[in-house]
Amino acid sequence: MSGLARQILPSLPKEVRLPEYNLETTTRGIVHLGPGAFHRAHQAVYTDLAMSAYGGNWKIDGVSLRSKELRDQLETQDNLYSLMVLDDAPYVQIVGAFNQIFVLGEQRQQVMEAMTDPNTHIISLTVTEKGYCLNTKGELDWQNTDIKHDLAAPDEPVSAIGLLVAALNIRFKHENAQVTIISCDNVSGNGDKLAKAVLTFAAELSPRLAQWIEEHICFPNTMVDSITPATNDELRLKTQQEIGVEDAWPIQRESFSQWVIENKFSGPRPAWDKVGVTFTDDVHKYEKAKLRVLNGTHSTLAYLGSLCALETVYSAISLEPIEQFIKKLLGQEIVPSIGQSDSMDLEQYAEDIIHRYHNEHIRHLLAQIAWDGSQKLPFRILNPIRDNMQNQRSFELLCVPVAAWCLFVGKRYLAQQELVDPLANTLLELAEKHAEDPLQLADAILDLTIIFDDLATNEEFRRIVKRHVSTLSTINQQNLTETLSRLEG
Ligand code: CS2
Repeated sequence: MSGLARQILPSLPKEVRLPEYNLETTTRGIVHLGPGAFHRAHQAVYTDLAMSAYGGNWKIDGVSLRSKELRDQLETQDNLYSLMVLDDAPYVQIVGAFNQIFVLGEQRQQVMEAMTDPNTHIISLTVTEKGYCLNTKGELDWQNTDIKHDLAAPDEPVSAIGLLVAALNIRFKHENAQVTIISCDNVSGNGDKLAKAVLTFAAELSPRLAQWIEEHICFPNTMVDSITPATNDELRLKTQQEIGVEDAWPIQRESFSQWVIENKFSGPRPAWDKVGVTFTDDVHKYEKAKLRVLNGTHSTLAYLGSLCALETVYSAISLEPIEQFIKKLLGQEIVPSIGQSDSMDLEQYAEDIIHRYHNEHIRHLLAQIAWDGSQKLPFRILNPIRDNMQNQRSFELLCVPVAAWCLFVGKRYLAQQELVDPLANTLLELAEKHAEDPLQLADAILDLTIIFDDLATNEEFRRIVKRHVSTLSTINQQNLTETLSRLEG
């Protein structure tokens, strides 16, 4: 069977949506670091739609910081891929927005050329929380191995921060400032934190470079949202049935998609505003609501669900006691932690998100969401806990995902299953030491100030988490109702 390629697009079934711009003559205007599934399901799709409707040379050069697989697969299909939108009215869209994909370690020179080309006006990133190399204060972590490496070899950077600074240094020398750097990760204040990390690193190399960046380059904050389960063979097969040819790396997501960008740019941009992207001066309220309501409950479902041997968000939320618990968590602690919002109906927002979890067409693995707990929990759960503490509001239920995560770490160790987390070695060492005692393991994990910062020494927080650890240590699908009701103290 033939594979996806430009020349076969006209012969695809007529229901398949196609790019409506000239794929051959359109050139690159964006470089994206970390072209994973989320980027390909979200920002690349908005860009594709903007080019179809309004033209412009906004194709994307993706830069993979490590893996070669995506480049090698997409190369064979003219960098095209299918997006399968899964809902009651599913459809397939072929995305043509990628110009090419580079692998940093092998194509460093091309990467630099693309990032410093005067026609590149956007450099965007989805490098996950850990890719920002920040400490618990949200500042650049000089102890990070990649940052240490990049400081010693600034022309051969391996981190996104080092790479951005190297590219901006060349742009500085050519007075070429028409570029906006857009973070699209689930990090609160993502643009501000990225700007600060870049400026801190640049200042270490050259104060003049840092000053130039500060004066000329914008780093807008953003909120990004669309549920995007990882690609699997089932999706490959389904895509092939829909389009009639093979696609080595299709992407799937729900139909809901939202992108809110702070309205500050240091150069031109695609007509994103005309294809559903919201531009605003206050992203903060959107981003805070999304990180807490969606990502916070996602992580809660991931750890609670994994303890009960559930596999997907859908299967977890379909169990009445779990849904009731999530609703209580939202209503009593998460929504109040966000504070007043004049322009957002937060109760409705929370209800809509629960509705999205009930999408039976999406098999979103809890194991995928459970990755990188040490990086995700601070933004999703620990910050709301701090806010509630400060305002004398309850934070009992917010301690449940923390307790469930501690038990999850122990469970992964005992089952000899991989723990995907940049702190995996540290966590697994603790799990080995306290293999027989979940309370001692929780105590040892809570001591990790690189995750818990001030909360590590907060007695009340520790006491509640440990109480939940005891309660949850025997949770299973049969005793859910009784166990979850005991969590409320
Ligand atoms: C999820 C997110 O994997 C995770 O941690 O919570 O990827 C989530 O699906 C997206 O942020 C939805 O926009």
